[in-house]
Amino acid sequence: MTKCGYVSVLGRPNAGKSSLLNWLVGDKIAMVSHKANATRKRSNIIVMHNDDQIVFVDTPGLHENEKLLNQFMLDEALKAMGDCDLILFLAPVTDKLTHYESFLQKNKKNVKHVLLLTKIDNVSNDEVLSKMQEYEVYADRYEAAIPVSIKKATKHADILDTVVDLLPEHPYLFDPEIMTTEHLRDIFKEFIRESIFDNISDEIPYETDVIINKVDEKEDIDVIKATIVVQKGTQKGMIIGKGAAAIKRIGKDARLKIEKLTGRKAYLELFVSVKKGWTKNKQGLKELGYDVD
Ligand SMILES: Nc1nc2c(ncn2[C@@H]2O[C@H](COP(=O)(O)OP(=O)(O)O)[C@@H](O)[C@H]2O)c(=O)[nH]1
Ligand SMILES: [Mg+2]
Repeated sequence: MTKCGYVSVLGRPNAGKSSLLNWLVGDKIAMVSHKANATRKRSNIIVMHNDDQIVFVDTPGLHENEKLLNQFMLDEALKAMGDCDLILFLAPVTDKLTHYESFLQKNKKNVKHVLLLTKIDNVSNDEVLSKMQEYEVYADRYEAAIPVSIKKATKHADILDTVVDLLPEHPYLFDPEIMTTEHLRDIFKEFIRESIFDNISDEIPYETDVIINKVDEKEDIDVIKATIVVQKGTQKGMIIGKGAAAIKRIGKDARLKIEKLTGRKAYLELFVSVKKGWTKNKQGLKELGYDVD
């Protein structure tokens, strides 16, 4: 019998959740940003380990922020928390224990979890050890604590062996050939959003979303049309930039990521439209796929 189950990846915004999953699957699927709160929805990333299947669920961060869109994002993370076989809780090694302690409180169903101390390449070995000791107060709560860095010294097996041990015996939930249950167009959308986070400063990326209007798979090229939605007229100007320089950069960055994933040529055409105050009311959010109750 194989092992298989859902593993929700949780932690504060910017803890390294999406990066870890891209690294584990060996391909870039999830969007990553140095800015917090980039991931908005749950997405499944499937990793085969020997003959077992792990369905990781990437989530938005656990945070306390009053904005409506952030409420949607927190809700996504909390749903993932209650509804899985195992949790990976990621805490950057330099963090105080407060995020972890608040997670313990939120984990009402007491779902088993593994603690990962992330970004250990940022500190010395001594600092890693002393942080591990601090967490030992909670040793009866976690199944294992593993220091990790996707930049150096960690092997996939260090994490995957531990995860698989804790999963139930179960037939595969998905075709072992696939890496994600996301539709390609949703991944394209995330790549464009990531390029906006990379190229546009301040609050604008947080008030921006992307709609994929059309993906036309021609024989030798994918033709993609997408609309960047902002919430104010002034933001439209910022996205386009002087002589359309900004939107050209966004388009080029996103196109390269798309081509890398699909292995095919892509032509990406971007439009910008203003949807006044869409992040500030439930209707606007709903129209973009973020249902807030
Ligand atoms: N130094 C270092 N940086 C990392 C590591 N993992 C992720 N990061 C960086 O942390 C930032 C946030 O990563 P992301 O995966 O988007 O975090 P998320 O919000 O938890 O999904 C990005 O700038 C990553 O490049 C790591 O192991 N070492
Ligand atoms: Mg993320």
